[in-house]
Amino acid sequence: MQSLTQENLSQLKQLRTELTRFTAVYKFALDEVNTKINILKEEFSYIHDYNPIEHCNSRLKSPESILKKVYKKNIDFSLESIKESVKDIAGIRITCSFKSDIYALSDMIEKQKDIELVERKDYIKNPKPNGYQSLHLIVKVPVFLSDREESVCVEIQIRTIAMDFWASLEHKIYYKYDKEIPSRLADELKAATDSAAALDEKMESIHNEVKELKDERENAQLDEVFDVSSMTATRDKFMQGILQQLIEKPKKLK
Ligand code: 0O2
Repeated sequence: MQSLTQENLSQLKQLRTELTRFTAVYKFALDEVNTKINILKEEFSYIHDYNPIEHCNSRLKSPESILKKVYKKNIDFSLESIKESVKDIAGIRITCSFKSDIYALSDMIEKQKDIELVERKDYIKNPKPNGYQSLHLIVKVPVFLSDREESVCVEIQIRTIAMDFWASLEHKIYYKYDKEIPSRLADELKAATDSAAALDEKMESIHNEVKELKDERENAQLDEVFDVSSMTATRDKFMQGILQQLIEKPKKLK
Protein backbone atom coordinates (compact mmCIF):
# COMPACT_ATOMS: atom_id res chain seq x y z
CA MET A 1 0.00 0.00 0.00
CA GLN A 2 1.52 3.39 -0.99
CA SER A 3 1.94 5.99 1.82
CA LEU A 4 -0.16 9.16 1.80
CA THR A 5 1.48 12.51 1.05
CA GLN A 6 0.61 15.73 2.91
CA GLU A 7 -1.43 16.80 -0.10
CA ASN A 8 -3.31 13.51 -0.11
CA LEU A 9 -4.05 13.95 3.59
CA SER A 10 -5.54 17.42 3.22
CA GLN A 11 -7.54 16.19 0.21
CA LEU A 12 -8.83 13.35 2.39
CA LYS A 13 -9.83 15.74 5.18
CA GLN A 14 -11.75 17.90 2.74
CA LEU A 15 -13.37 14.85 1.20
CA ARG A 16 -14.40 13.65 4.65
CA THR A 17 -16.30 16.91 5.30
CA GLU A 18 -17.90 16.77 1.87
CA LEU A 19 -18.83 13.12 2.47
CA THR A 20 -20.71 13.99 5.65
CA ARG A 21 -22.89 16.37 3.60
CA PHE A 22 -23.10 13.89 0.74
CA THR A 23 -24.35 11.06 3.00
CA ALA A 24 -27.35 13.14 4.22
CA VAL A 25 -29.25 12.24 1.06
CA TYR A 26 -28.56 8.53 1.78
CA LYS A 27 -30.11 8.98 5.23
CA PHE A 28 -33.29 10.28 3.57
CA ALA A 29 -33.31 7.30 1.20
CA LEU A 30 -32.86 4.99 4.17
CA ASP A 31 -35.81 6.68 5.92
CA GLU A 32 -37.95 6.09 2.83
CA VAL A 33 -37.11 2.40 2.55
CA ASN A 34 -37.51 1.95 6.32
CA THR A 35 -40.99 3.47 6.03
CA LYS A 36 -41.85 1.01 3.26
CA ILE A 37 -40.64 -1.93 5.36
CA ASN A 38 -42.53 -0.67 8.43
CA ILE A 39 -45.74 -0.32 6.40
CA LEU A 40 -45.39 -3.93 5.21
CA LYS A 41 -44.63 -5.05 8.76
CA GLU A 42 -47.65 -3.24 10.23
CA GLU A 43 -49.95 -4.36 7.42
CA PHE A 44 -48.95 -7.95 8.13
CA SER A 45 -49.61 -7.54 11.86
CA TYR A 46 -53.01 -5.86 11.35
CA ILE A 47 -54.44 -7.83 8.46
CA HIS A 48 -52.72 -11.19 8.37
CA ASP A 49 -52.07 -13.23 11.44
CA TYR A 50 -48.48 -13.83 10.40
CA ASN A 51 -45.53 -11.47 10.03
CA PRO A 52 -42.59 -12.54 7.80
CA ILE A 53 -40.34 -9.74 9.13
CA GLU A 54 -38.54 -10.64 12.35
CA HIS A 55 -36.09 -7.71 12.63
CA CYS A 56 -34.97 -4.79 10.54
CA ASN A 57 -31.79 -2.75 11.10
CA SER A 58 -30.36 0.02 9.03
CA ARG A 59 -27.06 1.84 8.95
CA LEU A 60 -25.27 4.56 7.06
CA LYS A 61 -21.68 3.80 6.10
CA SER A 62 -19.36 6.11 8.02
CA PRO A 63 -17.19 8.52 5.97
CA GLU A 64 -14.17 6.46 7.17
CA SER A 65 -15.49 3.19 5.77
CA ILE A 66 -16.59 4.87 2.54
CA LEU A 67 -13.04 6.15 2.17
CA LYS A 68 -11.65 2.68 2.94
CA LYS A 69 -13.81 1.22 0.17
CA VAL A 70 -12.74 3.99 -2.22
CA TYR A 71 -9.13 3.17 -1.47
CA LYS A 72 -9.66 -0.60 -1.69
CA LYS A 73 -11.56 -0.42 -4.98
CA ASN A 74 -9.18 2.18 -6.38
CA ILE A 75 -12.02 4.58 -7.14
CA ASP A 76 -11.46 8.26 -8.01
CA PHE A 77 -11.63 10.53 -4.96
CA SER A 78 -14.69 12.34 -6.32
CA LEU A 79 -18.28 12.32 -5.04
CA GLU A 80 -19.54 11.46 -8.51
CA SER A 81 -17.41 8.28 -8.72
CA ILE A 82 -18.26 7.33 -5.12
CA LYS A 83 -21.97 7.67 -5.95
CA GLU A 84 -21.43 5.53 -9.03
CA SER A 85 -19.29 2.79 -7.42
CA VAL A 86 -20.19 2.51 -3.72
CA LYS A 87 -23.74 1.19 -3.70
CA ASP A 88 -24.03 0.26 -0.03
CA ILE A 89 -23.66 3.67 1.64
CA ALA A 90 -27.25 3.21 2.83
CA GLY A 91 -27.88 -0.34 4.02
CA ILE A 92 -30.86 -2.18 5.47
CA ARG A 93 -30.72 -5.70 6.86
CA ILE A 94 -33.98 -7.62 7.27
CA THR A 95 -34.25 -10.97 9.02
CA CYS A 96 -37.15 -13.26 8.20
CA SER A 97 -38.32 -16.44 9.88
CA PHE A 98 -38.23 -18.63 6.79
CA LYS A 99 -36.51 -18.84 3.41
CA SER A 100 -39.80 -18.52 1.50
CA ASP A 101 -40.48 -15.26 3.40
CA ILE A 102 -37.26 -13.81 1.97
CA TYR A 103 -38.46 -14.27 -1.61
CA ALA A 104 -42.04 -13.18 -0.79
CA LEU A 105 -40.71 -10.01 0.83
CA SER A 106 -38.21 -9.22 -1.94
CA ASP A 107 -41.08 -9.59 -4.48
CA MET A 108 -43.17 -7.09 -2.51
CA ILE A 109 -40.28 -4.63 -2.44
CA GLU A 110 -39.29 -5.08 -6.09
CA LYS A 111 -42.89 -4.60 -7.27
CA GLN A 112 -43.26 -1.15 -5.69
CA LYS A 113 -43.66 1.45 -8.44
CA ASP A 114 -41.13 3.97 -7.13
CA ILE A 115 -38.44 1.36 -6.56
CA GLU A 116 -35.93 0.60 -9.29
CA LEU A 117 -34.04 -2.66 -8.96
CA VAL A 118 -30.40 -2.05 -9.86
CA GLU A 119 -28.87 -5.39 -8.86
CA ARG A 120 -29.97 -8.66 -7.28
CA LYS A 121 -27.42 -11.10 -5.83
CA ASP A 122 -28.87 -14.37 -4.61
CA TYR A 123 -26.29 -15.86 -2.25
CA ILE A 124 -28.97 -18.31 -1.03
CA LYS A 125 -29.29 -20.12 -4.35
CA ASN A 126 -25.56 -19.55 -4.93
CA PRO A 127 -23.80 -19.31 -1.54
CA LYS A 128 -20.34 -17.73 -1.37
CA PRO A 129 -17.42 -20.22 -1.15
CA ASN A 130 -17.11 -19.56 2.61
CA GLY A 131 -20.80 -20.52 3.04
CA TYR A 132 -22.26 -16.98 3.29
CA GLN A 133 -25.99 -16.91 2.44
CA SER A 134 -28.25 -13.91 2.00
CA LEU A 135 -30.32 -12.18 -0.68
CA HIS A 136 -28.89 -8.79 -1.65
CA LEU A 137 -30.88 -6.16 -3.51
CA ILE A 138 -29.51 -2.84 -4.64
CA VAL A 139 -32.47 -0.55 -5.24
CA LYS A 140 -32.83 3.09 -6.20
CA VAL A 141 -35.45 5.25 -4.51
CA PRO A 142 -36.42 8.83 -5.36
CA VAL A 143 -35.60 11.42 -2.70
CA PHE A 144 -37.41 14.75 -3.08
CA LEU A 145 -35.25 17.62 -1.84
CA SER A 146 -36.05 21.36 -1.66
CA ASP A 147 -34.50 22.06 -5.06
CA ARG A 148 -34.20 18.70 -6.80
CA GLU A 149 -35.09 15.03 -6.96
CA GLU A 150 -32.34 12.45 -6.51
CA SER A 151 -32.37 8.77 -7.24
CA VAL A 152 -30.45 7.15 -4.39
CA CYS A 153 -29.05 3.62 -4.00
CA VAL A 154 -29.91 1.51 -0.95
CA GLU A 155 -28.59 -1.99 -0.30
CA ILE A 156 -31.15 -4.36 1.20
CA GLN A 157 -29.86 -7.62 2.66
CA ILE A 158 -32.58 -10.18 3.44
CA ARG A 159 -31.80 -13.42 5.28
CA THR A 160 -33.19 -15.87 7.83
CA ILE A 161 -32.32 -15.72 11.53
CA ALA A 162 -30.00 -18.72 11.10
CA MET A 163 -28.20 -17.11 8.13
CA ASP A 164 -27.86 -13.88 10.10
CA PHE A 165 -26.48 -15.69 13.15
CA TRP A 166 -23.90 -17.37 10.93
CA ALA A 167 -22.94 -14.13 9.12
CA SER A 168 -22.43 -12.13 12.31
CA LEU A 169 -20.26 -14.85 13.84
CA GLU A 170 -18.23 -15.17 10.64
CA HIS A 171 -17.85 -11.39 10.52
CA LYS A 172 -16.45 -11.37 14.09
CA ILE A 173 -14.03 -14.21 13.34
CA TYR A 174 -12.98 -12.54 10.07
CA TYR A 175 -11.97 -9.38 11.92
CA LYS A 176 -10.51 -11.21 14.92
CA TYR A 177 -8.07 -13.03 12.63
CA ASP A 178 -7.51 -9.91 10.52
CA LYS A 179 -9.30 -11.44 7.51
CA GLU A 180 -7.09 -14.61 7.52
CA ILE A 181 -9.36 -17.23 9.07
CA PRO A 182 -7.38 -20.41 10.05
CA SER A 183 -8.39 -23.26 7.73
CA ARG A 184 -9.73 -25.44 10.59
CA LEU A 185 -12.12 -22.63 11.60
CA ALA A 186 -13.03 -21.95 7.96
CA ASP A 187 -13.99 -25.64 7.59
CA GLU A 188 -16.03 -25.53 10.78
CA LEU A 189 -17.78 -22.39 9.59
CA LYS A 190 -18.58 -24.10 6.28
CA ALA A 191 -20.05 -27.07 8.18
CA ALA A 192 -22.03 -24.65 10.37
CA THR A 193 -23.59 -23.04 7.28
CA ASP A 194 -24.87 -26.48 6.20
CA SER A 195 -26.35 -27.04 9.67
CA ALA A 196 -27.96 -23.58 9.54
CA ALA A 197 -29.46 -24.39 6.12
CA ALA A 198 -30.75 -27.75 7.43
CA LEU A 199 -32.29 -26.00 10.45
CA ASP A 200 -34.01 -23.49 8.12
CA GLU A 201 -35.44 -26.35 6.03
CA LYS A 202 -36.67 -28.24 9.11
CA MET A 203 -38.24 -25.17 10.75
CA GLU A 204 -40.00 -24.23 7.51
CA SER A 205 -41.42 -27.74 7.03
CA ILE A 206 -42.72 -27.76 10.64
CA HIS A 207 -44.19 -24.29 10.08
CA ASN A 208 -45.95 -25.48 6.90
CA GLU A 209 -47.37 -28.54 8.68
CA VAL A 210 -48.70 -26.39 11.53
CA LYS A 211 -50.20 -23.96 8.99
CA GLU A 212 -51.95 -26.82 7.16
CA LEU A 213 -53.41 -28.12 10.45
CA LYS A 214 -54.54 -24.61 11.38
CA ASP A 215 -56.17 -24.10 7.96
CA GLU A 216 -57.94 -27.46 8.23
CA ARG A 217 -59.25 -26.58 11.69
CA GLU A 218 -60.44 -23.15 10.52
CA ASN A 219 -62.17 -24.69 7.50
CA ALA A 220 -63.91 -27.23 9.76
CA GLN A 221 -65.09 -24.41 12.04
CA LEU A 222 -66.39 -22.46 9.04
CA ASP A 223 -68.19 -25.59 7.80
CA GLU A 224 -69.86 -25.88 11.18
CA VAL A 225 -71.02 -22.25 11.12
CA PHE A 226 -72.23 -22.47 7.53
CA ASP A 227 -73.41 -26.09 7.74
CA VAL A 228 -75.98 -26.31 4.88
CA SER A 229 -78.12 -29.05 6.45
CA SER A 230 -78.36 -27.20 9.77
CA MET A 231 -79.17 -23.97 7.87
CA THR A 232 -81.93 -25.79 5.97
CA ALA A 233 -83.31 -27.18 9.21
CA THR A 234 -83.32 -23.67 10.79
CA ARG A 235 -85.04 -22.23 7.72
CA ASP A 236 -87.67 -25.00 7.73
CA LYS A 237 -88.34 -24.47 11.41
CA PHE A 238 -88.75 -20.73 10.83
CA MET A 239 -91.16 -21.30 7.92
CA GLN A 240 -93.16 -23.82 9.97
CA GLY A 241 -93.50 -21.23 12.75
CA ILE A 242 -94.89 -18.65 10.32
CA LEU A 243 -97.32 -21.18 8.81
CA GLN A 244 -98.49 -22.19 12.24
CA GLN A 245 -99.16 -18.54 13.11
CA LEU A 246 -101.10 -18.02 9.88
CA ILE A 247 -103.25 -21.07 10.60
CA GLU A 248 -103.82 -20.06 14.20
CA LYS A 249 -104.64 -16.38 13.57
CA PRO A 250 -107.89 -16.93 11.61
CA LYS A 251 -109.00 -19.35 14.38
CA LYS A 252 -108.50 -16.60 16.98
CA LEU A 253 -110.51 -14.12 14.88
CA LYS A 254 -113.50 -16.42 14.80
P1 0O2 B 1 -20.16 -3.98 5.73
O1 0O2 B 1 -19.30 -3.38 6.80
O2 0O2 B 1 -21.09 -5.01 6.26
O3 0O2 B 1 -20.86 -2.93 4.92
P2 0O2 B 1 -19.16 -4.22 -2.79
O4 0O2 B 1 -17.82 -4.26 -2.11
O5 0O2 B 1 -20.31 -4.10 -1.82
O6 0O2 B 1 -19.28 -3.23 -3.87
P3 0O2 B 1 -19.37 -7.00 -3.09
O7 0O2 B 1 -18.38 -7.33 -2.05
O8 0O2 B 1 -19.42 -7.85 -4.31
O9 0O2 B 1 -19.26 -5.53 -3.59
O10 0O2 B 1 -20.81 -6.93 -2.46
P4 0O2 B 1 -21.63 -8.11 -1.83
O11 0O2 B 1 -21.08 -9.43 -2.16
O12 0O2 B 1 -23.05 -7.83 -2.23
O13 0O2 B 1 -21.41 -7.86 -0.27
C1 0O2 B 1 -21.77 -6.69 0.34
C2 0O2 B 1 -22.04 -6.87 1.81
O14 0O2 B 1 -22.56 -8.18 2.08
C3 0O2 B 1 -20.81 -6.78 2.68
O15 0O2 B 1 -20.56 -5.43 2.94
C4 0O2 B 1 -21.25 -7.55 3.93
O16 0O2 B 1 -22.12 -6.78 4.72
C5 0O2 B 1 -22.05 -8.68 3.31
N1 0O2 B 1 -21.21 -9.84 3.01
C6 0O2 B 1 -20.78 -10.23 1.80
N2 0O2 B 1 -20.06 -11.34 1.89
C7 0O2 B 1 -19.98 -11.66 3.18
C8 0O2 B 1 -19.36 -12.75 3.89
O17 0O2 B 1 -18.71 -13.61 3.35
N3 0O2 B 1 -19.53 -12.75 5.27
C9 0O2 B 1 -20.25 -11.82 5.92
N4 0O2 B 1 -20.35 -11.91 7.24
N5 0O2 B 1 -20.84 -10.78 5.27
C10 0O2 B 1 -20.71 -10.71 3.92
P5 0O2 B 1 -19.10 -4.91 3.28
O18 0O2 B 1 -18.95 -3.59 2.64
O19 0O2 B 1 -18.07 -5.94 2.95
O20 0O2 B 1 -19.11 -4.72 4.82
